[in-house]
Amino acid sequence: MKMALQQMGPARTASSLLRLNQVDGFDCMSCAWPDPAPGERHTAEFCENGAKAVSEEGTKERVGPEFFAEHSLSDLANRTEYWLGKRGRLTHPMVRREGAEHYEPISWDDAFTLVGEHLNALTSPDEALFYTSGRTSNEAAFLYQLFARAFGTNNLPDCSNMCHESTSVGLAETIGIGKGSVSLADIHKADLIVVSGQNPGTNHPRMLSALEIAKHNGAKILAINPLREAGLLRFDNPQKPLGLAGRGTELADCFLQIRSGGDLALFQAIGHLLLKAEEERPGSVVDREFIDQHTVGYEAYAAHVRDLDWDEVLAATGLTRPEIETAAQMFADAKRIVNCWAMGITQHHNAVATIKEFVNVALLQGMIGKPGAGLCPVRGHSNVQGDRTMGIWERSPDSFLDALGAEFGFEPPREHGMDAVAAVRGLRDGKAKVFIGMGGNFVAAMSDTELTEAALRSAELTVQVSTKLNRSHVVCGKTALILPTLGRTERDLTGGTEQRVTVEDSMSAVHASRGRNKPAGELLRSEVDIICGVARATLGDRYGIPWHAFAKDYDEIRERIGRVVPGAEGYAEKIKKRGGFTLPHPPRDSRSFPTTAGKAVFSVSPLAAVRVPAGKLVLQTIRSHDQFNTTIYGLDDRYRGIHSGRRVVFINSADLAELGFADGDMVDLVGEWSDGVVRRANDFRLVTYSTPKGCVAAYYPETNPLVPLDSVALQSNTPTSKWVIVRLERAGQSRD
Ligand SMILES: Nc1nc2c(c(=O)[nH]1)N[C@H]1C(S)=C(S)[C@@H](COP(=O)(O)OP(=O)(O)OC[C@H]3O[C@@H](n4cnc5c(=O)[nH]c(N)nc54)[C@H](O)[C@@H]3O)O[C@H]1N2
Ligand SMILES: Nc1nc2c(c(=O)[nH]1)N[C@H]1C(S)=C(S)[C@@H](COP(=O)(O)OP(=O)(O)OC[C@H]3O[C@@H](n4cnc5c(=O)[nH]c(N)nc54)[C@H](O)[C@@H]3O)O[C@H]1N2
Ligand SMILES: [Mo]
Repeated sequence: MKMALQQMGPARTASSLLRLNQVDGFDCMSCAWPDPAPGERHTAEFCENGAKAVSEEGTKERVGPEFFAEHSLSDLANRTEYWLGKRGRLTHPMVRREGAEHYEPISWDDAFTLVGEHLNALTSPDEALFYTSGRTSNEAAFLYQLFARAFGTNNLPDCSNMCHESTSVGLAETIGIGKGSVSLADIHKADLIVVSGQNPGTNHPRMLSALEIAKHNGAKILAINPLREAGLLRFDNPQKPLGLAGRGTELADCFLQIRSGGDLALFQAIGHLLLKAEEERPGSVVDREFIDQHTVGYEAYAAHVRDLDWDEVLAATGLTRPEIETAAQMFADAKRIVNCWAMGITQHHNAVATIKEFVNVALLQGMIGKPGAGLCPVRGHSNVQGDRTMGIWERSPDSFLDALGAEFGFEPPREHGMDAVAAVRGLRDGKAKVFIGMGGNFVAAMSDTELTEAALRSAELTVQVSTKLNRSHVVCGKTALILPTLGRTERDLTGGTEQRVTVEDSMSAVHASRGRNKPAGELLRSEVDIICGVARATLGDRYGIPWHAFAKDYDEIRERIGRVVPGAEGYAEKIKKRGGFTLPHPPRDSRSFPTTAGKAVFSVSPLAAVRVPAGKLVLQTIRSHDQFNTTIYGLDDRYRGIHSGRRVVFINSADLAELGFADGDMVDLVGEWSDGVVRRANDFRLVTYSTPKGCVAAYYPETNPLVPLDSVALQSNTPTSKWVIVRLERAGQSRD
């Protein structure tokens, strides 16, 4: 409330927060956690961090032409992300002409023409990149990918490439669909909930309410994390007065303080122990019927994990054998298990294999497609899953492209496009020349900051469709555009009537979202309107796509979504239902697995603990309690005891002693990567913290300069933001 009142004032605070996540209100933009059923919502159906996200958008501060006249690009380049974000909402379309030091105002029409001219001047459509951040609505996302493909490219990198891509790849391969298989009701009914690589107290606070209900119903919770995250260990429902993470009930029944990257080994050991328990008490642990009917590959998997190398497991996990046995016993004792995970799993080299190991254990016990059980990747951005459903994907399958082509009468390009990492390489190597960002802050969110910034600066044109100022406006192409857009909380009167949009949460539930606040400026346009403007200026009436009609009535877009997107038949009608509808998910709905084998797939992955060279540390880059990705709300991280600063490194006391440092010392972080490039992030304060020896943690995006562009998860190409090898230098020691 403090932040909301400061930024929005009392009237806007009340009107905004009371509509947040309500059936006829707007969807919270802070995370993808689902909403309770329509009749079961609280008057205040939001969390502290949702309120911060709304305040950040609802701020009274404005960034208009005077601001840009006053601040040059080189001035802005020296500002922190925190400072840039706090300047307020963008109000005018602005252009940076080639060579200019300042942005200047431009009309919408001229801006659209400028984009069209640049795109049409390219040698090939594949020289353009169409990036999406996960806040974009389904309607805008659908039109955006339609535009990119009608223009002629599949270059649709998105934030998912840096986020849950490993999940999408691992699940698609094994269960045939890259999405989680549970509903909120399953969480409530589970008797074991596993939470690995996730900090819900900060990033998905409403998940704690669901865990609390599950606990009340008798569930046990197993938390797996290098850090003792406050919300996982203690939680008091914030819907009750004075409820906060860090107090109240003990949530986790068992906490495994695992070494970074150790989860693959842990889950192989759990599989091993479950098979052993089954041998001792046949029929008690393994679901033979499920395995026989619904899976392939069991024998090879069982042979692999029976032959487990415990030394490797203990080295990889840093856990003791009794700890692992206790966890395995929790699995063996449970009848309904939900396994949840987030970035602590997906942003590692072995992420895809780890997720496949989660699937192995779930298949072993038949924990997919029954009430109270399933796989629960917890998505980040509020509509990141929906964007993918709508076709924001550089590798959309042919079936999707066929349907799109048939609906709009053109042949979409088939060659796979560039993902986020490939996009940076493409810009660096001169293969990509125009970058359009539908939301987000690509420059700051991506790895290898110095390289990424140079790549973006080399672009002929960068375009950012944004609500607030960020580094991607400052580090821009030779010509650059800022196109200011409406946020989720704001009334959208595009086409002269009140429009609403739709979103999909982490559990495939789709529903409408409608903002009611007065827009931050008179010139703001909706994302849909902006895409239609750019598309018209670029494509004219190519293929007869009715961009005008789409921008007049979003139901027209929903009609098309219903005819193109699998499982979305009758979309325009279905979303009119209170609370929306849930998209089909074959494994969840009917235990059918649309893989090539037609069944769920057990897989075998090699287990080898990655050893860190002596004197070096593994750095994981995480979020504080006071940020949303690259948007920094404030400089505290309350649950971890950090105040008034973000340049801190959490480190084990034994590492401190061994490396000759003390708590409070200032250090520079120096990256260690095989390409010999020196990557540094300077001036961090060391903070003694409970983290496994050899594993340190610091905040993102400040540490993105340390993540090498080529350091990616196998198969998913996701930057390894949770596995960066660094060494510490006394601050300033070797700087020129
Ligand atoms: N308030 C707020 N909400 C958000 C966001 C935000 O920035 N602020 N961001 C949104 C987005 S886009 C996303 S993707 C999600 C992110 O949600 P999270 O994934 O919870 O975010 P991170 O801060 O990256 O936390 C990663 C967690 O994994 C743990 N971890 C790291 N390495 C390992 C490992 O090897 N094994 C295990 N078991 N654990 C490990 C870390 O200690 C940490 O607890 O949150 C979304 N919601
Ligand atoms: N080192 C490291 N790097 C990471 C991660 C990590 O854990 N560690 N996490 C990765 C993850 S999980 C993700 S998802 C990415 C996030 O990458 P992005 O999604 O690109 O970044 P955000 O910071 O969420 O984007 C914030 C910007 O979005 C704009 N915005 C906000 N609301 C709206 C809206 O309604 N419409 C439009 N058009 N624009 C809007 C604002 O201008 C704001 O400045 O970062 C990734 N990078
Ligand atoms: Mo994310």
